[in-house]
Amino acid sequence: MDNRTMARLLEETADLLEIDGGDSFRVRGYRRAAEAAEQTTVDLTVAAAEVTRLLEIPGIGKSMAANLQAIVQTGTLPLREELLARYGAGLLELLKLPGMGPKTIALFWDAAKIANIDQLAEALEAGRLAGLPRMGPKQLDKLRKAVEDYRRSAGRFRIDAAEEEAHRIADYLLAFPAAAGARIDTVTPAGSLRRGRETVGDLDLLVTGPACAAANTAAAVEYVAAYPGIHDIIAKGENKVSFHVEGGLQVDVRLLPTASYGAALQYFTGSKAHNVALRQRALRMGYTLNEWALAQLEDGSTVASATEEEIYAALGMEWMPPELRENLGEIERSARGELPQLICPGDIRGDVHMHTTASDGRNSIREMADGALACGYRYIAITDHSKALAMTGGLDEKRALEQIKRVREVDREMEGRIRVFTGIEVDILGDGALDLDNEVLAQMDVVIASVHSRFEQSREEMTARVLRAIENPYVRILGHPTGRLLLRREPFAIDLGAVLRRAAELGLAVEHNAAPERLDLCDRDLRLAKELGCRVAMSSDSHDARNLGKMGYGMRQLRRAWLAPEDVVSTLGPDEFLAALRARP
Ligand code: DGT
Ligand code: CA
Ligand code: CA
Ligand code: ZN
Repeated sequence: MDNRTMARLLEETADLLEIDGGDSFRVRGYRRAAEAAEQTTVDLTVAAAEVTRLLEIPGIGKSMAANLQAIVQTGTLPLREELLARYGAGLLELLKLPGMGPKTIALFWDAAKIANIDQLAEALEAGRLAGLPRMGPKQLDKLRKAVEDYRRSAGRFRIDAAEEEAHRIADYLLAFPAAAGARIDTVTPAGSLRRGRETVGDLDLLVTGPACAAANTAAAVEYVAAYPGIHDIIAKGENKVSFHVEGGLQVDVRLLPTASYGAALQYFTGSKAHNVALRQRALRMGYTLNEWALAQLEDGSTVASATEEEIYAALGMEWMPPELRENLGEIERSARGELPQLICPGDIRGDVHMHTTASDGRNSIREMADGALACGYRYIAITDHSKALAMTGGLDEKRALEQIKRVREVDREMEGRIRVFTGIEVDILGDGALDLDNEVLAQMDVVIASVHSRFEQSREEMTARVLRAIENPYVRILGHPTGRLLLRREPFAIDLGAVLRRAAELGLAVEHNAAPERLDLCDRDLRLAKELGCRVAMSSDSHDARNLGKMGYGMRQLRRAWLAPEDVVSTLGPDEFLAALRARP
């Protein structure tokens, strides 16, 4: 158990107590203790062995010291358990909704016995909350929307939305009007966003610069709290502000002194599992590791704190990219000096999945070629939809042949500055047959086969369907292999292992579709593809020239899967790329 977890338990207890109508002095006591646990550089688990050491911490009195000891011994607090038993654990989830603080929850409990999100949704629908104090129609509409948003995403947000929000907040923070040199110098997203996860639960922003020096943060805290995108403020402390932005994403902004910036960056980047393993390694070496420093266990003196590199080095390890930090073997590899060679954005040479006005894209072939050239690519393939996707204007045999001609014309126009390959994203029909005749497919450079319908088929049916499709000798890439749409549609049921094994035998590549709403295959499945010897083609699936080159989120997934340049055919030059795909009959 580390300090932050203990702080969270205390904070939750304060919230529950406030909902329960507890004495405000007592509520404040828990909040102050939570803040103290979050702030202190003392390792509370170690200090809990002696009450006197806990009492030395400012903000911790006798009763909170006893509470901290109870947390260390039992993993929780008696009062927290008692209140959760009375109201149900649903209250903790309710507290996460924008607009739902302890006061509102107490109001709803008294009026309508609401103790979880389902009950809130039901009461909103039945109109039972109308007329309560501070609950006008506008406020109720906001709550309705908050419930909807929360349910749709289970409280998580797509990486692109999180990153855009992080940029907006960073722009605002970097414009901090510096008085007397008290600047904000850097704003760094940590947490799951820095690790490149496909979705994030909340945004962790680390801020440093002279404005964040200890005991000098008041002005900067007020400035953070005045960010115009804020929906509601959850908590405001000496060096931390938590808030929801419009749309519900929670943001934790931490102001940190430069001297401990590396330790904080390491800690708040996580993952939690990586940190736990790293902390155990530190303890074995006679150190403690927390968000303030790597320190000697004996006397608490700092060993390393300013940069991540120093901390990992002191632990006998190489610094490692955040995408690897999931405790999946990276700690051992790093200690042996054997971290994997990861693919980088600059390694990508081409993009072979995109749509034009011939089906549901917005730009012409020539515009896509010019756009890709501006991205520095050496080749693209034009892969419009086939006729089964009627609503996209998919191509039948006749139009597909005309499209081949037009693509070849543009390829000539480009005079070798970029190669433009012919292709199609041919639909895999319900029974695994392809949507276009082989005579047409045979004339194309890049045939991608994808499932776009009948997602509800059984695992057996879907597996047989896709296996049948990839037996077609003209298919060279299996497109978005699980069909998922992040936070909107689950992957369809399929024996992916069987499909990937067969794809590897046939020399087919599988797609990593880098569109941020897909990211398909996901990181875990990409690992499986590599293990099974199946190569990966990354593509943007652009329907708009402005999306060309947006493969950054996909790149993060490839790196999270430990892929090297040689695992990804998109790192090859144009001729080598075609030669690396399954040979056409
Ligand atoms: P998320 O927000 O669910 O997408 O995932 P993270 O990884 O951003 O998690 P978050 O925001 O709860 O915490 C940020 C980092 O702080 C996390 O990656 C590691 C660190 N951290 C949080 N809670 C704990 C904890 O209980 N123990 C340890 N060792 N580290 C923690
Ligand atoms: Ca987070
Ligand atoms: Ca967080
Ligand atoms: Zn598709």
